[in-house]
Amino acid sequence: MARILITSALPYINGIKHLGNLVGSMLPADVYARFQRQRGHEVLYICATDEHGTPAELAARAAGQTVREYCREQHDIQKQAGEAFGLSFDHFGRSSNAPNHRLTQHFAKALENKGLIEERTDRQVYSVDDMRFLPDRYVEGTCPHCDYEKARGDQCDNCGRLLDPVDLKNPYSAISGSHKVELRETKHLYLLQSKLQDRIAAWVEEKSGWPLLTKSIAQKWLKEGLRDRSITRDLQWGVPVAYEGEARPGFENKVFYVWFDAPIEYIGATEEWALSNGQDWESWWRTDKGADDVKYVQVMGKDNVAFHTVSFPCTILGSEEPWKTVDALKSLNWLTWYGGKFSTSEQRGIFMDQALEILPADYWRWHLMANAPESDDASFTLEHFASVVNKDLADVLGNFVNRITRFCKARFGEEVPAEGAYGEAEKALIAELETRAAAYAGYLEEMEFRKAFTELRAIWVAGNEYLQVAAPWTAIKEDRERAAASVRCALNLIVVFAALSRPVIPFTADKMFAIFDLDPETAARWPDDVGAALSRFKGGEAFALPEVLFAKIEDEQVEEWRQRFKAQ
Ligand code: B3M
Ligand code: ZN
Repeated sequence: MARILITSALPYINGIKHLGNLVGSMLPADVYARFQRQRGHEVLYICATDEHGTPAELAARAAGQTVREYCREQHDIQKQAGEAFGLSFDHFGRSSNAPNHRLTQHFAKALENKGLIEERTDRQVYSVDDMRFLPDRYVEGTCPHCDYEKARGDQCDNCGRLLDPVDLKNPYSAISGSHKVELRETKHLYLLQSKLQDRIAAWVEEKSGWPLLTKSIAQKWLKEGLRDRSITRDLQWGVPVAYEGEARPGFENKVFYVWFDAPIEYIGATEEWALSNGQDWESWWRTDKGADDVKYVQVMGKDNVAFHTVSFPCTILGSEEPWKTVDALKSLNWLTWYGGKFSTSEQRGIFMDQALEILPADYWRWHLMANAPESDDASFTLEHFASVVNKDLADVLGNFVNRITRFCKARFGEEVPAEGAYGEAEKALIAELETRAAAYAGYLEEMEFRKAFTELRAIWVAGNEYLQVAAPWTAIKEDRERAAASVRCALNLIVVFAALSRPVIPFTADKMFAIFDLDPETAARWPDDVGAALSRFKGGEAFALPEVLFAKIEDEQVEEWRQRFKAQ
């Protein structure tokens, strides 16, 4: 049994996440966590809301709430949406909680002790009318690269480039809209990443198992040379720049930069989990306290990779303390909305709460994971979604379960028939499933989700083909024993399908176990030996007819949703 720590990128607090965010981090992490739990490993899956920085303050202002109120409310909303989607976090924390404050200040101090922090005086955008500095998204203006007029201080939404607020042309305050802005001097702490170049390069080099996308992003940043970066901001909301409760002189009105504290919340949230569960967080994070044997897996969208392969490692390795660092890093490309961008600020696309108003979680989970944006960006369209659900879930999996349980009830009653013995057809099926199940588990282990779910689909199809060939509805006319044996095999297959499918469609899997009144926690043990699993029911076990597992999506529904979500 291995110990596996899993974190998915922390969703920003500013509003419920869209399907693109979901498939880019939390959902694949959940599928992997569920798979590893079913394999019998000790899994700790940690996530949290990322609550600091200008996005939080701006969203709170727009909602007419204090940041504190806003964050509390939005955290609960995101937590509930995650649960409704079946995201099996062991803990869903908050970066504004005390453990993260303490740890963030601890890391800053440790880095300072190693000579890796320097105070520098910067010139930053100051708003005369707002009487404050305007960091990051508090300034808007014209992009110096593409002339887009509503570029934000930290990034241009049009050309995607990262920006420094002082580079914007025609800058104005995002708070008041005032153009009365000027550059003023202010002090900030810089993390001297340039001094860590060699150490980070050597560390990245060791990560032989990282996928191509992850590694090439890290190498690109290393090639450009690590630059010192400011880790503080002129803001109120965030982790105060203080050590042991005392503000650093001159930093009384400043906090740490959100990208400095956010990854530290992976550790902070683990501490939150430990505190509320009487557990030990250090055994997951400190290599001197037992974390040596932990496998640490991170999952995130490609825009977050640089922060996790370079910036956060600078914090961790720079401290020279024995912290656990990431082993496997899965990064995903973008899911697009009809080829364009999903957008929180413009409310474009489908958001987690809206998705569940329309259909149960498993419909989305299957479609998103089977078509995950892995090797390339992938486009979400309602038409594609409907066709995938109808084919894979309704016609293949749902139909299999429905057909065999109904046939059995009609001809043998509501219990597994005991007559007859498995023959050639069952042997061939078992051989095929053994090969496919092994391949499937291998892909999940590697977090190659599209390949994994192509294999799972093929496993469902093999079940249907078996039924087609065994045709108990014909066989029963001449050879009742033969028909009984194939019905028994197919009923056993339902349980095998449920176990194999549970990482991705957990709610449906549990309905499938419920047909036989099985406890999902034990029945979902990973079926390493498919042959043995198909002989689980010997005959005489009672079952209950299930409701229809998946309803087909009709053209009218697609049309209605197209209107509602302004698809084009
Ligand atoms: N909140 C960005 C994002 O959601 C950021 C991730 C933090 S991970 C420590 O894309
Ligand atoms: Zn631009």
